[in-house]
Amino acid sequence: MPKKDIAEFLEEIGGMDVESLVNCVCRHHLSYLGRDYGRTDLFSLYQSLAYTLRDRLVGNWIKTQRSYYNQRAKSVYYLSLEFLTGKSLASNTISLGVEKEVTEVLEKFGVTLDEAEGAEADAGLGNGGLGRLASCFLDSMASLGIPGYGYGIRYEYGIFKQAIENGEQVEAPDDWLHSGNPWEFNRKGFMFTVRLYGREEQYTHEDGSVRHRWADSAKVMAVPVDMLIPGYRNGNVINMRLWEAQPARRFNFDLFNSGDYIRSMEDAVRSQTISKVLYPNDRLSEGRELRLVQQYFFVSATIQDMMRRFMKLKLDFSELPNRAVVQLNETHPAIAIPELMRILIDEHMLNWDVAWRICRRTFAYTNHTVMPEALETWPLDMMRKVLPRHVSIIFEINRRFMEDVKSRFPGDENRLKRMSIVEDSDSPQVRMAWLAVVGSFIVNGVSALHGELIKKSIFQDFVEMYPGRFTSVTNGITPRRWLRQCNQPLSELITEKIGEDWVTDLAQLRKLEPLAEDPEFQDRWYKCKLKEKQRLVEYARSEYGLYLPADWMYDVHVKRIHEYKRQLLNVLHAVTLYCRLKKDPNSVTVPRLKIFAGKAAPGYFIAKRIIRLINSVGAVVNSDSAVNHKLRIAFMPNYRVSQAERIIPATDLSEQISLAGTEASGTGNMKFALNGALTIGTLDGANIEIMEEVGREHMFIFGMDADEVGARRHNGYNPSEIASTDQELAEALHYIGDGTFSEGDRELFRPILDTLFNGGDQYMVLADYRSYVDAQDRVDELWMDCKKWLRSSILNTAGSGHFSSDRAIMDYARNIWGVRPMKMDK
Ligand code: 26W
Repeated sequence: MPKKDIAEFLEEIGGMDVESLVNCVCRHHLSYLGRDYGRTDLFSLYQSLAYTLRDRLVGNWIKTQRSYYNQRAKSVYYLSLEFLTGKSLASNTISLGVEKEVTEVLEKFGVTLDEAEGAEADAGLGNGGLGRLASCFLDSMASLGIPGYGYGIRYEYGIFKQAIENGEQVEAPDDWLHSGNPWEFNRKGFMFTVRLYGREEQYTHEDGSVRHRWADSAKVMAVPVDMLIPGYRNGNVINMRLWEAQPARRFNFDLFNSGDYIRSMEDAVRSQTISKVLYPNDRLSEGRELRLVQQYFFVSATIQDMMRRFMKLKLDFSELPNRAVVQLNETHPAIAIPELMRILIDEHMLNWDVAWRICRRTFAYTNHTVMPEALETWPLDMMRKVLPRHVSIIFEINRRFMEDVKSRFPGDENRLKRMSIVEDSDSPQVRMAWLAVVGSFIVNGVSALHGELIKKSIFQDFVEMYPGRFTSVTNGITPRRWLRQCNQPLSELITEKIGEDWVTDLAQLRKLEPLAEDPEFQDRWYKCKLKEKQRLVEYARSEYGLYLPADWMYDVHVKRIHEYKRQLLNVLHAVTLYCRLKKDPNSVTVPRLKIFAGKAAPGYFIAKRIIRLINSVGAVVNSDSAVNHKLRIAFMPNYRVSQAERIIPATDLSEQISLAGTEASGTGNMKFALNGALTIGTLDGANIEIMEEVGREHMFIFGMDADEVGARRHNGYNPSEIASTDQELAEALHYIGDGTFSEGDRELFRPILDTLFNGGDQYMVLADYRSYVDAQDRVDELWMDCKKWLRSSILNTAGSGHFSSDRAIMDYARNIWGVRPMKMDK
């Protein structure tokens, strides 16, 4: 070992000044890329700049890890099957505090930071809200100094790429690793073996006790690949460890020796498929074996990694919950509960009661949806085949749990049936949410409303059993990416007025309140918005060949396409405006650009047809000169984190129009408000809390609330009746059905109309139509009063402090994890 300290090595790597950075970029060109830096292209420049910055993260990363160990800090294990990181170049540049320097370095090569980041692929290892939340949380943990790790899967293919052909979604693979990922460290030396299949076996231990073990299992290797996540200018760097599946080294050695080389290679390929691709469903539980294998694969490797660190401390097992807390992001990693039981009982020979107490104090579970179709269940037979030992542990957990329920509620057979972890039916299922509730010390919802709703609906029985176990933590978003980085003009204006502390203490945005009515400030606010619109115009033109008007109202609806999110309601408004304009070109006062973006799950027929409808209405509206002076529609293909960063700062009106009681929280809603958009929305998810912070008069709230939705359902809801009593609605529906937007084809959109009239309009689009259109009319009215609009816009930003993921993480740290921000060792 050299006697040198890390600091000395880092000094050799170089400093943060422009000259050192340039030298480092050139050196990476030579020694990593094997290229002449005098003749570089955009991609290799991006790569060597990324390596240059990674060099400057790794020292702090090692220091952070050492501090965790030296201080014996209790650490958070954030387990998530999804992380939607997006791009890292700009974000890491800002966190390192070298924006000016990097801009200058790039200037020397004739490139802007925006252009350099254009060469980076989005890390799209998630579907939507749940995955992006996980990434915002890692940013906040790093920025606050909360000791912790993110754990997930390094999918070779992330969320599919969406193209629009003939108005329809077409999926293509997302080959994001095609040219390599300069941010990651592959740590082959620290891999673990993961077992699958086989059978459970009983044996007599040397102490005479009857024990169980897992026999004849297949093996696959889990290789850790680390992405460094820096905190904002605080010298902390935390780790996101993503597991990659590789064939076990001696995989099928027998076949290999017997000369069946090709078959042994086939098995190797099969093990690599485990980390091949992200499942693109954001709701429907598919029940596919490969998905269960993915879940167990990453959970097993993660728990082994956690136990490796814990064993180094040489403490009693009962100390585990004081050193580690595992946060389960949804039930996707819930198999961790029986896995820890298995390790403690089968491998460390603890008895059941002791092991269970440890488990129960280690896990916490976050629920992200009330919708029953998203509740994960696994066919018992399948689970028994893949994880035979875990199934028998789950049965024992359930047997004991059922005893408890029986003694609490004697004679209540129905309750036992409802609460059983193993659903007893012709094709028995394992209910993962029940397992997660029983095996955790706390369960949280993701907004105040959602936290209450889950107590009254899916978890009601469990609340009666364990009243203290349920709580909520309202989601948040990182102000670094979602304002500081994505909206330069607004960030600079805010910093000029209130200083730069808002970046790590978002509540300070309240200081903008007194400026809301200042005409000079309003004018500058307006100019910032305009700049961001111009930037979006340029982006839409160069990326998608879309020509957007720069000075119109931008009315934006971007998120996954789903019936409950009611993009259809927005389309009905568009068609209503179309009808009004056709009758009288002066009937609409405000020129409005409706922007849509979002992916539909590839197997979700109606969602895909809704995309087709948006594009079809757009095609007619945009080319009709009787209409297109006041209304245009743009569908931006392939919605993703980096696209959101362009759209959100340019938005005037944020559409958050889910049926009340269906959107657990929403986080897009927070990003828009933070960037000064006004929300048109229902009383759903975190919209309610945004309203409490920002003030109802600065939003456009409409429609039924969750209670009214329940009552309406209860009393019998009749969509046809509504359609027949509202003339504008009837007209809009008529045009969708009569071929106006489908070149005379009356069949194309019939399935959509069928969901309303024959499917019972599950998401009550028609019930909220009138109040939505009226709210949109109020939007136009306020828009005409520029000063009032700007005042509300400023107050939206000023009121968004509560929605920082720093606040959310501090809530988790204090109320759930029992951890504190850590001072780093020198
Ligand atoms: C089993 C398939 C599956 C996959 C993903 C089921 C359910 C999911 C997620 C729970 C869907 C999701 O992303 N939920 C969203 O989570 C966000 C973060 O908490 C919330 O803001 C959104 O309201 C919620 O829909």
